[in-house]
Amino acid sequence: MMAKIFRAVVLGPPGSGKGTISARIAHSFGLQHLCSGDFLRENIAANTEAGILAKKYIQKNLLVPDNVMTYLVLPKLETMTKKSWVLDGFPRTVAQATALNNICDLDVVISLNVPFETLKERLSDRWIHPASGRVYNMEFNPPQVHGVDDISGEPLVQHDDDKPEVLVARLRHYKDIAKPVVDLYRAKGILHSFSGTETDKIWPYISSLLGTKIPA
Ligand code: G5P
Repeated sequence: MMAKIFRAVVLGPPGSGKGTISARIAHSFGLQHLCSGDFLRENIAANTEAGILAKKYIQKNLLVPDNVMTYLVLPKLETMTKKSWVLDGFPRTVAQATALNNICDLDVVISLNVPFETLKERLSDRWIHPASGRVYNMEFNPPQVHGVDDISGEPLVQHDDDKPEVLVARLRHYKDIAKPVVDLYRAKGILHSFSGTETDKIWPYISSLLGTKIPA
C-alpha cells in the first residue's frame, strides 16, 4: 500500500521562525523542506530572469510579485506529486493561495504568531549578504566570522528597512496582506495557530500536532 502523501504550509511574518520550524518538521517527520526564499536565492545566484527581477524587490524588503512567485514555486511542486513536503514562505497573498489550491490539497497549515516586539528585536539583529540574499541573525545564527558571509567571505550589510521605525510599518503591511490568507485556511478547517516568543517553546506543540496527523 502506498504511504499517504502529506502536505503542510508554514505561515508567519518575517522573522517569525518559519524557516527554523519547517526545517525541524522536515527533519523529524521525513518531509521535504521547500522554502520560497531559497527558490528566490537560487534564481538570484543563477542570474535567471526571475532572479534578476526578484532581487530588486528583496533588496527593498518588498514582496516579490505574485506572477514571479507562482512561476517559481508551482512547477517545483508539480514535480513532487508523490512526495510529502512542508512549504515555508508561500503563499503570502490570496492570489498565491488560490494558485496553490488549484494544483494541490493541503493537509495542515501552521500559522506562527510571534509578538511584534520580538519580531522587531530579531529583525533589527538581522544582517544580510546582498548578492545572495543569505540572512544571518547575530544572536541565533551568527556568521562564522563577525560581519562576513560564510560562503563568499564578502561583507554583510544591515538594511535601512530593518531599522525599528521602518520595521513597524513593514510588519503592519505583512499583517494586512496575510490576514485574508489566514482566514481562508481557517475557513477550510486546516489552520493551526501557535503563539510564543521562542521557537524552542513553540516547537513541542507543533511536533505533537503533526505526530497525530502524519502517518508513521
Ligand atoms: P524569506 O527567506 O521567506 P522572511 O523575511 O519571510 O524570508 P525570515 O527572515 O527568513 O523570513 P523566518 O523564515 O520566518 O524569517 O524565520 P527564521 O529564518 O526561522 O528565523 C528568523 C531569524 O530569527 C533567523 O535568523 C533565526 O535564526 C532567528 N530565530 C528563530 N527563532 C528564534 C528564537 O526563538 N529566538 C531568537 N533569538 N532568534 C530566533 O523571504 C525573503 C524575501 O523573499 C521574498 C520577500 O521579499 C521576502 O522578504 N519572498 C516573497 N515575496 C512574495 N511572495 C512570496 N511567497 C515570497 N517568499 C519570499
